Amino acid sequence: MPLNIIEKFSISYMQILDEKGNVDPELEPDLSRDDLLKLYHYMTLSRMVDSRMLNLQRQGRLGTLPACTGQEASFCASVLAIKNTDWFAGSYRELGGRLMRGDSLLNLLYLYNGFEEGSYNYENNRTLPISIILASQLPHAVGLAYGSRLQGEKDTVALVLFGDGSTSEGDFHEALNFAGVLNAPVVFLCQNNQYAISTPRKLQTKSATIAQKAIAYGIPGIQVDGNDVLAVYKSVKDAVTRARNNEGPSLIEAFTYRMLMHTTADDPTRYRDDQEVERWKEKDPLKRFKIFLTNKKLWDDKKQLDLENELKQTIDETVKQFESKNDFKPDAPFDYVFEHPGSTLEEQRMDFLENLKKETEND
Ligand SMILES: Cc1ncc(C[n+]2csc(CCOP(=O)(O)OP(=O)(O)O)c2C)c(N)n1
Repeated sequence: MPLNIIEKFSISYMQILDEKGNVDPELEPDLSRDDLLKLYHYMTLSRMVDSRMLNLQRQGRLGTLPACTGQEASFCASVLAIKNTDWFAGSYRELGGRLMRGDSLLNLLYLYNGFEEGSYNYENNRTLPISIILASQLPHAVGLAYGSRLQGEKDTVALVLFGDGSTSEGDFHEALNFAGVLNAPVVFLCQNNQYAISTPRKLQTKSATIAQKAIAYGIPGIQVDGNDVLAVYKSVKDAVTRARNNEGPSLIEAFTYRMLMHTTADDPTRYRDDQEVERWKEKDPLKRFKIFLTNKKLWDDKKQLDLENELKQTIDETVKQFESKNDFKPDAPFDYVFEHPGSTLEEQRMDFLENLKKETEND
């Protein structure tokens, strides 16, 4: 008997604003002037904070941190597409998105010096803390989205961000499967930045795209230019609309690039060549968004200078405030492992405090 084709699949790619700043008017989302300027403000803030934090780390004034430069369109435009009453879960590479959700820069600085209290978002308790355990935030997002429906919240959705490497975790597959069968109102956004530390995307999965993994779970999947604010915004907004209308979850692959190191403990020159980095510089999300705003007569050199001065002042003041605080409890991280710490943990705490005392005496 001949084989019959019983299902056919395809994956689309969306780009609206290209590298030179040209726009596809048919796909351009309807964004207000205020939203466009807000987006540019936070993307610029994110870029400047990233660079400042890296300098502080290099001077020994801040602990290990991940670099977010280059991915601003993916994490800022996606956050713009949800409401403050929605849930947001992420990993550690969505700096500007977290600032848009109301995370304070001061708190982030505390967090990167190892103080757990810095991980709390006082402005928005529907923002989950940074998740270092890869993909663990995905089942959480599904539970929150599904739970909100069970509790009668008809409009709430969850947006969850993660990297390409995280798609190899069981949690990724379990979360997509659960979300699909439960029809949970959740938007999965994979920031495919081409690397999981030193592992390139092609050694992560044999799939041609991350987006096509949606097919296996019966949900829509799309790949978008992750350096294009308009494509990221539109794809997330469309997915959010489906989720709000009880049409279930979606997977979006934002095709982007990590311009700097994985974290400050990494040296990317050991596993990728300069030419590749140079090629991606041409695709910079901020550069093309600035051309777009300038063409719309919403931006000019004077506005750029004013914004940079304003943000620099805010960052300077926050760093000063951060460095003036010296009443930290050095063993605070031990307080947050378990509600009732066991004896092993207490022993480790004592060891840590004793070593610290010795080091201080030797200084
Ligand atoms: C469950 C788990 N396994 C391993 C690690 C160690 N680890 C930290 S970051 C990372 C790579 C993550 O890559 P990806 O998901 O692509 O995100 P990116 O860092 O590129 O944003 C690994 C393996 C971890 N944090 N959690």
